[in-house]
Amino acid sequence: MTARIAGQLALVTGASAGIGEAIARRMARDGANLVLWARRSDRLAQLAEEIASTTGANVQTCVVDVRDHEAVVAEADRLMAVTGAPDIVINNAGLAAGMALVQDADVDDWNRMIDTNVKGLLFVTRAFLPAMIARDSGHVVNIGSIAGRQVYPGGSVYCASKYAVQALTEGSNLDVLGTGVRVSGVNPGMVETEFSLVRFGGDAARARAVYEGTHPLQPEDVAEVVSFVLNAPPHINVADVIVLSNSQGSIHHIHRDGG
Ligand code: NDP
Ligand code: 8X3
Repeated sequence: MTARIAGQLALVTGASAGIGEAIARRMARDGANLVLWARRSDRLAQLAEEIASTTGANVQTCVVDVRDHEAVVAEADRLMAVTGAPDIVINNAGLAAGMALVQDADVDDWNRMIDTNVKGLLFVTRAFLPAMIARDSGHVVNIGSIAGRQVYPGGSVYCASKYAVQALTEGSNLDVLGTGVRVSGVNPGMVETEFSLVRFGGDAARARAVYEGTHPLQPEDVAEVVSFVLNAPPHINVADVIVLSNSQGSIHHIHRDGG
């Protein structure tokens, strides 16, 4: 059966790794054409070539740091002058930086998280939403987290950024009410990606330990849920999804083999 999003244009932020990469691959399999944004051009180019050759999708890439408001606006305007507004925007770019207690934390880490996860998401949304509203169609999917519902020691600022994403998803939906635009939140629990490697500054052993003995979600699992959300009929908004691996009960309850 043809997916509803076949032929649509979908933009993904943070498409060079993990969940964003998997969503890009999945949307191309659903027949969408892609615009992929991230900071690492080599990864984007490699992914674009692979997706285009395996699915026949039209794939454009652009190096965009979502923290850079001017760059986001310039690239969004350039894209829209050529293609019009994307049908789909996936606000996925994000990170955790460190796991320090509030009283010990490095302020630069706070800035990276808040600038990327909150302000970056807002910059991208603000750049595309007016054209989507003018066209009376569009779908924005914000990748939040279970960390936007529950907090843990050392996670307060990352969690705060994801609580903010939750508020922005709900609030944006109110703001577009009465238009043909939908805003959905997909909120995963633990997913095995480069997330922990980034969080712990490249410490591979510490990152590996996060996933040891448990069975976390894989990025493709989240992409499957995003595909479900995107392919809902236009009169339905799957507004808010929490998706956990069966090994995770809450942010504090993770079953580990032998545990
Ligand atoms: P990865 O580290 O594997 O991927 C993160 C992606 O975000 C990369 O493509 C990275 O690309 C991009 N990115 C980071 N900063 C920027 C920036 N300033 N501008 C543009 N792109 C940026 O992590 P995940 O795939 O796990 O994370 C994706 C999203 O999912 C994040 O929002 C994260 O908070 C969320 N999430 C992750 C969970 C997990 O357990 N892994 C659970 C719940 C939510 P590049 O470095 O090339 O710019
Ligand atoms: C990432 C999930 O639990 O590592 O959003 O904070 S967690």
